[in-house]
This record gives sequence, structure tokens and C-alpha cells, in this order.
Amino acid sequence: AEGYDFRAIQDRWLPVWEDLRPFEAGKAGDDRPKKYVLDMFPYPSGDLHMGHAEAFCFGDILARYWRGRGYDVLHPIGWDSFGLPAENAAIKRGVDPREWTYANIEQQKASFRVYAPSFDWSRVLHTSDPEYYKWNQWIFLKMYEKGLAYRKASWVNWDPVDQTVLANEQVLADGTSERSGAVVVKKKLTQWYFRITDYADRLLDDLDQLEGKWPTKVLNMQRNWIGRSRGAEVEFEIEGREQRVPVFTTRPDTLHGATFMVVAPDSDLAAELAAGASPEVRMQFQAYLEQAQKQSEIDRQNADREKTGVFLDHFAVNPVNGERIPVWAADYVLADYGHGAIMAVPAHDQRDLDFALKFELPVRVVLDVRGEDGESLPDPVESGVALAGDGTLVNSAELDGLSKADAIARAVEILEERGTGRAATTYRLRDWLISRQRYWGTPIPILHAEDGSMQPVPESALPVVLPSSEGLDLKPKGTSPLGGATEWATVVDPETGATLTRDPDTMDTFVDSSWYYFRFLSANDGTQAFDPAEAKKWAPVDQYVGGVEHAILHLLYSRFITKVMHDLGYIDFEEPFLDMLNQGMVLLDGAKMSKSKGNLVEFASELRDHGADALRVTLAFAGPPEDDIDWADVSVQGSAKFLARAWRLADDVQGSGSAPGASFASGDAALRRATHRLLADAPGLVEQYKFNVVVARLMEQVNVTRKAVDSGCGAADPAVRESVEAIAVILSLFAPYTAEDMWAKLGHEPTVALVTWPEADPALLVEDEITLVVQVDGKVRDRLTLPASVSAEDAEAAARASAAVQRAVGDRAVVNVVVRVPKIVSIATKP
Ligand code: ANZ
Repeated sequence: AEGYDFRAIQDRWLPVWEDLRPFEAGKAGDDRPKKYVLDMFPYPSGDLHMGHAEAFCFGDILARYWRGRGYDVLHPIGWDSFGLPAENAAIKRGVDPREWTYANIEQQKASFRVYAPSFDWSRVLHTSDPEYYKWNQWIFLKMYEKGLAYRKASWVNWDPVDQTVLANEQVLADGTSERSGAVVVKKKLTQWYFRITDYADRLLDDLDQLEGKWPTKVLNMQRNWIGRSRGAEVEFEIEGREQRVPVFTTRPDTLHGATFMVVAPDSDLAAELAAGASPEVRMQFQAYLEQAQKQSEIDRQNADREKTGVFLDHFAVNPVNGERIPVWAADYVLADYGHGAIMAVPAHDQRDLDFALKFELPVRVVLDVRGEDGESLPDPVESGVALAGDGTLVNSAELDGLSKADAIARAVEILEERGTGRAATTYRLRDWLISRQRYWGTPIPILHAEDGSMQPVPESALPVVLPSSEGLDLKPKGTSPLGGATEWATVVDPETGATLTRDPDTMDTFVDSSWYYFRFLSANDGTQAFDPAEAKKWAPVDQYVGGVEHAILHLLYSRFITKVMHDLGYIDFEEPFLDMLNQGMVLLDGAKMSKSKGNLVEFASELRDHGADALRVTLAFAGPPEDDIDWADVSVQGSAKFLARAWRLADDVQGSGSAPGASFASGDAALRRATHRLLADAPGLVEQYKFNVVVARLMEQVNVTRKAVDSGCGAADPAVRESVEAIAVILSLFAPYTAEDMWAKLGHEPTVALVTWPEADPALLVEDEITLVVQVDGKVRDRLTLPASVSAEDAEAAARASAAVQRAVGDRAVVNVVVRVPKIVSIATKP
């Protein structure tokens, strides 16, 4: 027979599969149980890369696995094809973003075709198709109706390079833009928001359902991002101002220690108070504000930073004791957290203490905090350390003598009785800013009248199609390029004849990806976003696979939109993704691959040189899928050799005259046991994502089968056929082409991908022989094959009878024998 030739095998099976279309899910009359296995869909910003190869390999292992377990598996694919990467690349090359995007999609599709994940291609979608984004607009309208989409002027994160706003989630921990790398600044603009904060509690509490199913790290990132904080809202009067000012505090117990108030310099309140101050203060404030606006949010929250601020020439009144306290502006208070103002308690809060010491403001201890020795801790003014711990209330009138917890509860009661405060919860989570001043996105379906009023585009007029980019200036400039599409933007109201202008902004692409898993259920349905009956059948997603870089933004938005869909009555579940696998990264020599570093391993050339199967086996075998893979440490050649060895077994069976369908019962018992052990173990291993272990077990099985063929029962033995069939079926998760070719050599019809896994026979799982290790003075001297049921006495006798053991003992005296059946006999001697 000819040798293993991956190119010939690929060429043989691709057209067969394309003809069979075996992965179209939900065929009429199919009443098997369902699984929805989803890979995070790709951005078309070039050809597929090694990261895609890895993620789609793992997703495909799981999709193929569930098919093998008898499920009707939905495993769709689409493209997240709107957005800045495409637009910026298009600007750089002077081409239409549409052309560039769809050319890349075609290239990625061609690569996928050869790589051959088991996708249901009948449901393919591209978010930049009007057939898709029409439903973004529909969702927007539903949200607008419910008051969940709204417009407001506020300080937003501004990327000065891309000239666009960014969601908080797109600003990295160092204060730079995730997209362009520029330092993000604040800018006041009118923008569209989705009211995700209305869902903060549900988004937080429902994470408990995902415990043990999502990576702990991701659950914690979601929790921290939502950042729920319980405490109180306290209202302070400000002299000369009619309305009281609320502050948020987690420590209402410390109210008697509030010796000054601090407002965020970039808050409306600060501007208002400064405006009412002397010209000198006004100037100081203006200068300070400008300085503050240059600081990143991260810097402002850095506790170690030198405190700065200006006195606003106003006084507030402490509601519990009537004390007059000065009001300052300082940038360590953030405008968009809580109420953008705080009561400062320097004795018990380090930031406040640092500020008080610098500007010589009073410090009053209201909680007696003891050290381990039972002594009161040193005075904060002397030590410079705020008393953050628990203790007993002092200097606090009616709260004196209470514990911290009791005082918090009592203080809230007092505030409520007097109408100057109440229990309150604050979140780090902000509303989701969804408008972008860029071209390549979904137009927002809103019309503006000359009087400033707005009206939604009627549902029947959707989609609002993105106009051609011809003649538009796509370069970022802070206003949307769509404003320049005059003909497109101008609409005459058919009822009133009034001239209306289309909203020129486009939606954040995270809107597109927040619901795409619904669209796959009804990808070709022109009448609705998705069919609730299909959702009932398939959703939620059973298994999601993708990168941890989406741990916050994409998952949070998807969870939010799912809850909105639930509340609108379209679905009866509230979490979109039941189980999640986050794959590691593919590195080279320990470093992230990138074009600029010149260490890019090109997926296309790897695929060309080694074929899909060898690549997939290499990725699966490299280690646990959650870990990073260093491409410098793997051997694609090794994988190819393994595949050739497996394939040759099928070739040998074919050459032996063995035919399918015969009983395996008369086959070689030892080989049969190995096969059934593999069949018994593989499902649990796959479900625990131990793909590398499954590949290792397949390698072992190939080896024992080869031994049986060459120096045991021979290729015609039914046990060999049984083993090679099991290998082909399990191998099809990792190496679909090779497995298919083996399956054909074994005399079966395509496709092995739809074969239900054979069940392990419990009778063959009982080991009847074991290997007993014999040690003499800690050294292994012999390995004995004994019945699995061997007794301790027989094991010891067999050990003592071994020639190798007797040689090792020599003429020394045996002083101790430890027997642990059926594993080990350990002999100790004395000279
Ligand atoms: C008085 C107080 C006394 C506070 C004390 C703490 C300790 P978390 O837990 O993060 O929610 N705070 C409130 N709004 C703020 C803002 N916009 N910018 C900066 N700081 C703000 O923190 C809540 C605490 O952070 C609040 O409780 C407030 O300081 C401060 F011994 O009030 B606290």
C-alpha cells in the first residue's frame, strides 16, 4: 500500500464532506437531545492566525465529541465584521472598509474549509450584513421603548488617536486605549447609552449559577467589574445652596468624624460652587480642573499619589451634629462614582488622612481601634496611619459605645428618621456607552427634528442601511462620517412633511456580538431576530469556547442582553453560556506572537506544510487547553508520525481480509481490555477538557495495537479491528481527515464524524492481571505479573521467589517486608 499522505487524504475527503453536509443541525425529524457548542466568532482582520487555530480546534473537539455521544449538535460560525480594526485598516490602504472586510472573510472561510471544523455552514452570518444589523437596530428600538436606551451629555473616555469614544471596558489598566494604545482623556459629549446598571444586581447574583462551570478568574473579573458596594447615602446642606448634596459612604458609623467634604473637580457641583466663589478661587479651580483632566482614572485612584486640591470657599453642614465643614475639590474623588462627592473622615480613611495632613484640616477619631496588645492604636495625626479596623464608637453622641456594625445600622436609622439619608448601594458598573463617531458600524435608528426632539425609525422601515463610503471622509475627527452623507441623513417625515436628520452615530460592535448566538438559531429568517421556538430548542449555549480577553466586556454585555430578551418575553432563561472554556495563548519562545516582533508563526503556512490534522493534534497534545502553548516546544512532525502510525494500522486491517460487522468476542483478550479501558475513560477526559490526555491515550492504544499486529494476534484478529475502529472514532475529534480515511479502510461509509461511540463493556474493564513491583532496600529489582486478586501472602512468596530479588538480597538478612497488594512488595535487609 502507499504511505500516509495528508494532502491526498485531505483532497479525498473535503469534497465528500461538502457533498454530505453532515454538520447541519436541526434537520426535520431529528429528535436526539441537543447541544449548542459555540466558538467566539472571529474578526476578519486578515487571515486566520494560530490563536484561531487553537480556539477552533478545541471548540471542534467538543462539538465532535457530543455528536459522538448521540447529540444533535449546533456548531455555527459567523463573522464579527463591523468595527474599528477594519475601518482603520481600510483608511490606511485607501480602500472601502466593506471590500476589505469581505475579502478577509473570504480568505478566512477558505482557510476554515481546509482546517475543517465541523461547522453548520447553512447558518453563516456576518454582522456587517444589513440582514444581520437590521436586528441590532430592532434591539435598539426595543431598548428605547423600555427606557433602556437613552442619550445624555457626560464626560466620556476619548481616544485622541482613533478620535472616538471608548467604553470603560476598552480602557486598559494603565489608562491607555485597548485599540490604539493612546492615553485616554476625558471629553464631554452627548452619547447613547444602554442602561445596564439597571441589571447590576442580577448580573452579579446570577454569577453564582455559573460557579464551577466558568473559570473562577472570569467570574471574579465580572464581580469586580460590577463592584457592588453597600452603605448609605447622606445628605449634606451646603450654605447658600438650596438643594442638599448627597454623598455615598460605606461608613455612616464615622459621620461624627467627617471634618470636611471633597467633591470631584470634574463634577457639575464643583463647577457650580467654584462659579459662586471669589475670582481668585475661580482661577485656582480652573487651573486645577485642567490639570485633573489630564490624569487617567487609574492615576486618580492610586492611593500613593501626592494629594492635591483646592478649597472651594464653601461650607457644608454635617447632618448629625450641625458642624460647619469646608468643601474642597480634589481629584482623588471621581465624578462618576457614587455621587461624585464624599464626606471625608481623615481619622479612618487613609486618602482623607493624607489630604488632611497636607492641607492642615482637622482629624477626629470616632472609633477606638485596639491593637493585638489591647492598647488603643496611636493617634493618626502622629502616626500618619488611618485607623481602618473595627472598634468601639467614641466622640459620636448617641452612637458612643456601639460596635462598628451596630453603629452603621444605627446611623442609617438616625438618618432615615431625620430624612437626611438612607441605606444605599453603589456599583462600579457604569451604563454602557454604545455610540461611536465612526463609519463602519450599525446606524442608530433615530431621527432628529429641528426642535431637538427625537423619534425612532419605525420598525417597518428597518434596516437603516449604512450608505456607501464613497465621498465620505472616514478619517477620525470626533464627529461621525455619516453626518457628511447628506442625502442619506436627510429624511422627510411622511406625516408632517417636516425635515428630519438621521442620527449620524454608529453602534459599538459589542452590540453586534452581544446577541449573535441567538441569530444563529434563525440565521436565514428575514422576519424576526430569532425564533423563540428555536431558542427554546437550542439555547442557552451549552459550551462556549474563547479567549479570556473577553472575560469582562463581551460576556457582561451578552449576559445583559440575554436578560433583556428574557424580560421582553422572548426566552425563558437568563444566562447565555452555561459552560465556558478559555483557551491559553499560542506563544513563540515564551513571547506573544506579533508581526511587529517578527515572531509570527503563520497559520496558513503551517496548514500548507503539515495539514489540518497534524496541526490540530499538536495543539490538543501540547498541554491542558487552558495553558499557553509555546510553539517552539511542540513537534508537529511528531504528531504527523503518530497519525501515520494510526493510519497504517487501518491499512493493515484492510490488507488482512478482515471485514466489518463480525463479532469481536473471540478477539485477543488483552487488546480488547485495552480498547474498552480507552472507551471507558475518554468521555470523562474530554468533558474535563483533558484533550492532551486523550491524545496520549490514543498514542498508547496505537502502540499496543501495533504490538498485537506485529508480534501477537496479527492484523486479522477481531480485537485489532475493534481497537482500530475505536481509535478512528475517538481520533476523529482531533484528526478528522485521517480518521475518515481509516474508517474507509475499515470498510465503512463516511462519515466517521456521525458514528455514535461504542460503549465500553464493563466485563472487559475488570483487570485480571496486575504488575507487582518488588523493591529491595528502596530499589526496584523486579516486576511480577500476577492475578489481580493475589493475596498478600502469595504476593510476598512470589517476591521472595524471584531470582532477581534473591540476587539483590544476597547473603544479607531480611529484616522487614512491607506488602501492599496488588501494587508493591518492599523488602529491607541488614548486612
Ligand atoms: C466615609 C468613609 C469613612 C469612607 C471611612 C471610607 C472609610 P467603595 O468600597 O469602593 O465603594 N467614595 C465615595 N464616593 C467616592 C468617589 N466618587 N470617589 C472616590 N471615593 C469615593 O468605597 C466607598 C468609599 O469611598 C466611601 O466611603 C467614600 O469614603 C469613598 F472610614 O465615606 B467613605
